[in-house]
Amino acid sequence: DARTEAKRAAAEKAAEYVHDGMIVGLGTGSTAYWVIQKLGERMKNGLKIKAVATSNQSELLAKELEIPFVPLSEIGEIDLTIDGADEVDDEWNLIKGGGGALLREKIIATASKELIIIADESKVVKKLGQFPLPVEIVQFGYELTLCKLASYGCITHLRMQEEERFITDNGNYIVDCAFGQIERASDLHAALNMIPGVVENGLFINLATKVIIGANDGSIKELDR
Ligand code: DER
Repeated sequence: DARTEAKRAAAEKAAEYVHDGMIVGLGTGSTAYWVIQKLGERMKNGLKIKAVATSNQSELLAKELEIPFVPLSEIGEIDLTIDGADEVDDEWNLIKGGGGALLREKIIATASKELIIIADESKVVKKLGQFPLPVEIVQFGYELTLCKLASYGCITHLRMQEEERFITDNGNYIVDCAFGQIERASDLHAALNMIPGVVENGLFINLATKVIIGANDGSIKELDR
């Protein structure tokens, strides 16, 4: 459908920035899916890269496409990470975590020289917050952590998956925090990460170095800051 084509167009444009010899961070989600597909295809035509994955899901997909991995212990920096987002605002601050991979995504993004964010046009917003902010928390005392999160002015919802509590690749829970409009994303980011039970939150502040938006008519826009 049009939205899938928009995601695919943005992803394939981003994949053009991958060159021989790069260490590439592979994002997570249905948009990043198309990057992994494209890189698998380009490898068949001789592209030489090494990858690190932001989730077990992406690692599995890349392995099926025979994309080689490099252990994180062997690298200092990642040349380029390409990943999706749930919301992008006009300062390129993001909400991520819809797929539950925000912790590894933020660790990899922070270790990357370049972070290209790819999204379909529905993700572009004026202000972050309509999409409930995913927050990764430890299991111990989660009820207390939920209360603390709510005290910052959000409705909290412990993410479930098939009647069970969703467990991340790191063995933690995800709380989806509905703030509505977030006025000062950077302040909120710092405040939430101060809560003892919080491992990381889905606000990605000042990390993206390029944003590529796919429109439903198949066209793409490369936003420059
Ligand atoms: O979970 C994540 O952070 C994903 O990247 C998400 O933000 C985007 O997923 P989508 O490409 O499937 O919309």
